Amino acid sequence: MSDSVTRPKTKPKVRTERPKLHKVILVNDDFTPREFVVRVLKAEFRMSEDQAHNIMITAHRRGVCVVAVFMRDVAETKATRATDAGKAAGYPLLFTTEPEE
Ligand code: TYC
Repeated sequence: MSDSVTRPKTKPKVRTERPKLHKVILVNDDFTPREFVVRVLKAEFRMSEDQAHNIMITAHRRGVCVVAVFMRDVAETKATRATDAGKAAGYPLLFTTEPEE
């Protein structure tokens, strides 16, 4: 009987690329009170009052603002939780996510 060795057909590749980070983006609207946006940013993204105010006012003036970057699942969870906090209070506050280039 001949000894046979089963080898993988392809050489295992070492993955050197890092998984992409994903941006959480705050979208402006005409209804959510500024203080409420600041409160959600502080609670969900652990920001100071100043940091949260700067992000809120940038979204208010420009339409959108990048809040922070995370691994994809963390970004999606935070965006959903923050959007749901607005929904629960009756506001159309929206956070989206987008992969970084
Ligand atoms: N534009 C809102 C207002 O004037 C405030 C606001 C800012 C809402 C940023 C959403 O992402 C937002 N009350």
